[in-house]
Order: sequence, then structure tokens, then C-alpha cells
Amino acid sequence: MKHHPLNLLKRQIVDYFYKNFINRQKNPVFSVYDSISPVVTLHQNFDSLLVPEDHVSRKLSESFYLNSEYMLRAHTSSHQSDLIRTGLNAFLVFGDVYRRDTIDSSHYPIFHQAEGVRLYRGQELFSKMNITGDYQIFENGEKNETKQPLHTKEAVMILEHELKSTLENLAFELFGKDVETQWVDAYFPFTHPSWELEIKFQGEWLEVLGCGIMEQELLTAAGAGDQIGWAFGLGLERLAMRLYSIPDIRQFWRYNDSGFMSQFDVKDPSTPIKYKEVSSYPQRIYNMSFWLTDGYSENDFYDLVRNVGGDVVEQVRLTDDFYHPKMKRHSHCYEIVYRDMSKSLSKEEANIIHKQIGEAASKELGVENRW
Ligand code: FA5
Ligand code: MG
Repeated sequence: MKHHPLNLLKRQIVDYFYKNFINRQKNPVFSVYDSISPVVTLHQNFDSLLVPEDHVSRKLSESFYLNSEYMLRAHTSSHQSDLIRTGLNAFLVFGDVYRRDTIDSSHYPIFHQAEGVRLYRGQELFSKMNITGDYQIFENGEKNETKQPLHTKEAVMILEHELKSTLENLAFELFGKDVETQWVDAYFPFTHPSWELEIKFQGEWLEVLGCGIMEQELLTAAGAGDQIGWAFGLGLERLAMRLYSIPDIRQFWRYNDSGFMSQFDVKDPSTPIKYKEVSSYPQRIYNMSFWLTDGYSENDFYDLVRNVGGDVVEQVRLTDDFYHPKMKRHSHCYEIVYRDMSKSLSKEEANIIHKQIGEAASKELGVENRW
């Protein structure tokens, strides 16, 4: 669905990573995976990510299991290990994920995530930051709150800085500089240290992503033990709620409702859009066609429809532009969608408004109705 808000958001996220992570030849370093099957093994979803045998997320009541071996992925992190094993060092994964979670304005059992992983080899990390000197990424040290035993604190500092600034700048790029954000310490079995980013939405803090420095044991098991890296998982619905002022996560399921979808029908995915609430009552769809007069302007007609129809008009759209060669006249056909926010609009009520609009158009714009 090209114009679904989640797709507009996805295109903006991809553009951001393509633009901000380029190699010396000026090519994007991230590759994008968006059609990996959501059916994964328990191994992919849990074991490959070092999730302990007794972790709550493994409970039958938490996930959608297909049988003892397969399940619907509970996060896009399920694909980290396999993609790393193919030799990639920078990738994004977009996908639908499934959890037996509560349902409220910001939780739904099916939602979408974007995973990001970036790995670095030895000196690559330091030279990228123009740091010279005898710095290492690995040591045989201690685990503490800020790092894993095998990581040097210099390497972790650089990774943490790059990870957090990448995600903060993504938030600024999407929402503008005045978005309020805060970092919260978190725990994931597959990263250490770990954080979550919250943003202000409708007066409250909303958690939009989890991230951290990848567990070295995971990388070693995936054949990348010589590298070090960061990873994140974004909640796409929550970011889109803030981006388009969509108050409730359940609205994303209205993809069969033109009142919802037509609001996101833009060419450039970064076009600013402010969502207007859509009625949950049925639409009444009418057509109107008329011969045009000299000086006719489509926008005058749209204004007139809004003035006469008021809030009951949900959409107006030009559906046909016809030229009659013998009569040498143009005619337009418009589809007008009527829908009331607070009740089901009857056929009679819609008829009356439609007729008023037709009469006003012929009187004020001089058009000739072709009923
Ligand atoms: C994860 O899923 C981790 N895999 C993220 C991660 C990736 C951490 C890589 C470290 C490294 P979490 O369960 O917090 O983390 O979910 C991530 C985001 O998904 C949340 O911040 C939230 O924005 C979104 N999310 C979680 N549950 C729901 C839900 N039920 N409905 C809508 N969005 C949700
Ligand atoms: Mg979380």
C-alpha cells in the first residue's frame, strides 16, 4: 500500500539512512530488507538473541506460536543473526510483528518494526571519527553497567554516541527540532548497555524504540566475532502517530477506508500531513457532472462544496475531465463523499445536501448540470 502512512514513514526512514550513511564512493552502506516472512523459528526469535530459557517473553501467553518449532516473529530482531551471517555489516529490516499484547491507544497485537544493525571492524571505528592512536575495540576486561567484558570503553563510547545521535537526528528529521525526547536505560538480552527512546506525544512520554550495543556472544555465534556494533528496533505505528497526529493505533487498520487513506495520498513521502479524524459511520458517495463555463476554476468548486456542505463533506475528487469535440465544451465529473462524524447520514439527508451543492454551483459558478 503505497500511500499508507506506515509506508510514507518507511520511505522517510530509508531515505534518512541512505543519505546519512555513505561510503567513499558515495553509495549507501545500509541495505534494506522488507519482505522476509514473519514465520520464524523459536531459535531465530529467542535463542539466536540469547533470550534465556525462562524469560517471560517465551511464555505461550506472550507470543503467537504455530507449533513447537515455528512462531510469528515478536520482533524484527529475529533476523539479526541470519543477516549478519551472510556477511552484511549494515542493514535495515522492515516487517510486521506479532505479540499477545494488551490493546489500547498505543498497543496492538500486530504492529510494525524497523530493525537497524551497524557493525565495525577494528580500526574502522576510530578512523571514521578521525581518532588516531593505539586504540583497540576489544580487551579482556570486566562487565559493568556501561560495557561488556570484551569491549574497550573507548569503542563503546563511540558506538553509543553514533547510535544515539543517529536516532535522535532521525527524530529531528521526522518531527522537527522542537520534538521532546528522553533516553531511558533499558534491558535486552541481546544488547548491553541498552536504552529506550521516548518522545512527548499528547502530553505524555511514548516509548518509540529500543536499542543498544550488540552482545558480542551473538556476533561471535553469527560468524562476526571480529566486529563490534549497535542495533535498534523502532515501533513504526508509534512514530507515525506522532508524525501525523494520529491519536490511536487502531486507526492504521482503516486501509479500506478512503476517508483515512486519501489523507496520505502524496507523491513526496516527506510532505507534512496532519491527520483529521475520520468518522466511523458509513460514507454516502455521489457523483456530480456539469458543463464548464469560461473562467471556471476547480478550486472555486471545492470552496463552494465546503461552504454549502460543511463538515458532512469528507472528500471531493475530480474523477473525469471530458471534452465534447462537436459541442466544443468541457465537462467535469466529481465524486463527493458525505459522512457525518456523529451519526449515520441517511440517504434523504445526503440527497438534500447534494442537491443544494448542485444548485449553488449552477447559480454561483454558472455551470450547467448534466444530471
Ligand atoms: C524490541 O522489540 C527489541 N527487539 C528492540 C531492540 C532491537 C532492542 C535491537 C535492541 C536492539 P520492544 O519490545 O521494546 O523491543 O519493542 C520496540 C518498540 O516496538 C517499542 O519501543 C514500541 O515502540 C513498539 N511496540 C512494542 N509493543 C508494541 C505494541 N503492542 N503495539 C505497538 N507498538 C509496540
Ligand atoms: Mg520496550
